[in-house]
Amino acid sequence: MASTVGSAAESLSKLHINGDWASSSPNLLNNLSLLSPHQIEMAKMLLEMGQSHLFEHWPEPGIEDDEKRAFFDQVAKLDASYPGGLVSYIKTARKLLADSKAGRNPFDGFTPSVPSGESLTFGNDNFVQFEETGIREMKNAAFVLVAGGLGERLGYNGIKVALPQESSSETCFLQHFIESILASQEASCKLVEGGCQRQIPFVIMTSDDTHARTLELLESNDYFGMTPTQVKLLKQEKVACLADNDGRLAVDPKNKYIIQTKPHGHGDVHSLLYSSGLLNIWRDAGMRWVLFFQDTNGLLFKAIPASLGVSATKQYHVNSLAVPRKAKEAIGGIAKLTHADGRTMVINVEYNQLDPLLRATVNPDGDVNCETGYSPFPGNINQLILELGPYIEELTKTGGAIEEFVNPKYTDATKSSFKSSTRLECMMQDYPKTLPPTARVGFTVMDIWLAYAPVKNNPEDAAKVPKGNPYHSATSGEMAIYRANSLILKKAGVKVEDPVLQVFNGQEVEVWSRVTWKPKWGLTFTDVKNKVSGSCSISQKSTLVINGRNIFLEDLSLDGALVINSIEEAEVKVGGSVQNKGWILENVDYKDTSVPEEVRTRGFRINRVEQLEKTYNEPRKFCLKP
Ligand code: UGB
Repeated sequence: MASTVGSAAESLSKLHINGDWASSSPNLLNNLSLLSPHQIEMAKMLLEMGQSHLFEHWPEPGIEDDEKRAFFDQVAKLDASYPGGLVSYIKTARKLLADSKAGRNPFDGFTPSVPSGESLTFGNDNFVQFEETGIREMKNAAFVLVAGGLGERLGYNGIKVALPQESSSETCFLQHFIESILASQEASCKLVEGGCQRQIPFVIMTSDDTHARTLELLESNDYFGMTPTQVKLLKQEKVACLADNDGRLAVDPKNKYIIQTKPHGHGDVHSLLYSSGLLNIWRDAGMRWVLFFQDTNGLLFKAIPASLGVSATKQYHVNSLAVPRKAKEAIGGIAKLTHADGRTMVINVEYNQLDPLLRATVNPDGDVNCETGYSPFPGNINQLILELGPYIEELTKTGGAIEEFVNPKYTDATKSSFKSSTRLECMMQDYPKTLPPTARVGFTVMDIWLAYAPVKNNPEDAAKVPKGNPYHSATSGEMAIYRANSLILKKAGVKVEDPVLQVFNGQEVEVWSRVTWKPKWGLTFTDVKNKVSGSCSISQKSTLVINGRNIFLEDLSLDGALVINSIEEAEVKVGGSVQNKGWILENVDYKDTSVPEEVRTRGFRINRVEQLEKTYNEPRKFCLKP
């Protein structure tokens, strides 16, 4: 202890020789003897960066000394977890805050136009071919889920990946993602002559808000069948909040020894992957692709095989998945931006920036639909496929740092103060912004019904969405899964009755037959077609839960609920007429706190009135023909 104090005093006198650095903060000066040399360096840095307000309330030594030391522990953590440390953070913040105050935007000088990309139609020969190529490539891919967001818009108290993506099979998002990756791994390895044992790596980016609960969900479910070493959790750190245009750090209103922090955004995923060393390990193992995806889009894996096929065929370094976008929908628009100096880039323009950019350049009406009924700019669903080699090359230059932005909410038009503290943010889809013009950056547009139905909005906000725009709620997310599965079966030759319209939590949705299957049953359209034959029909009131791999529908007529469970080694033919009272959707009000939160959020519960449920546990052939 004596030596720390001694060396602190030495550092202090050294620092004094260089200038009267602490004179602006007598309270800090009084407390220097408490601090280690490193903490003194940090203190000096804070004062030099105009942060003397952080020490204004510091009492004399002997009072709240532990809190003072804890304060510096936090400062050290914030400094270490940001590339270039707090100095760099505060400098960037000042520049971006000044730009924001002056009304300058990062797209100044750029004119947007509609880019051309690969547009896919589900089920045609082209699509099927891309799916085949994609499945072949899948064994060379690593998957990265960004799941550090709290989901403030959804207002759900748990982690979003624990929500059931649909309530017929009660499969949660994380389980579905893992089962989809495992099914992809198996299907891809099967295509290798002589077999292949490769395990597709799965990384989950978490944050302090989600880490412990994500780990617990995995551990309490045996990683949903994945080998635990196949899954890596990388935790993102929060960044310091900013109290004003001068970039002064905001203190916690309840504890003046704590600097307020907030999430930095999903863009952190690139620097975390880079510093984890995983990218080089994957490259050395012969991997070629990294696929990034978000936490609540239950349809995504229906679009992945074909999109990866596009990446491989077109040799895209970057491939963003997109869907037709409704004007003002809260998803970014993919645009080609051409600068006055000739530079061009194909990039996501975030939903809050698209309207002002269009107004300032090509369209005084801003973000509006064109004659197709959609925005001319494809909607970014934030599923990125990056080619690993060029990705490593780029990150070696940038360290994974992504261009940041700041979005302060000002108290009035003078823009001199904020309603609440703000912070710098970054987005993972901004990765291509630093790429050279030679980089092959493309995108793939898919049907919305096939590829995109996230769960982001709480029931109240969803009900207020302009008519015709998607709700992006738990209700619409679940209904979209039934619709997609029904439409895929229809395309495969099954007669699926038309949907009916129903209102849940104030949202009118199409209710299709509630069809769900495990990814290993139907990963691609070809898989589904191979599982269906003869004349099959499913009525609107029906539920079909397919919980196994080798289950074949042959001349099945379903009017009710049917649940089939089978082990891997069993082969089950399901046909004949199944008729019963089935499962009924009963309305639940989102304000009814007597029902579980996840049920309230989607606005209905399933009353399992009557069903035929069959389980096949022996490794042989079965035939179900009631
Ligand atoms: N996320 C993190 O992992 N860490 C964070 O700090 C923040 C978020 P939101 P957002 O496809 O629907 C994105 O909040 O950011 C994770 C695109 O920017 O759901 O409003 C979080 O857990 C937008 O262009 O979405 O909008 C979640 O998995 C558009 O494409 C993911 O990041 C839109 O998504 C997204 O976070 C969309």
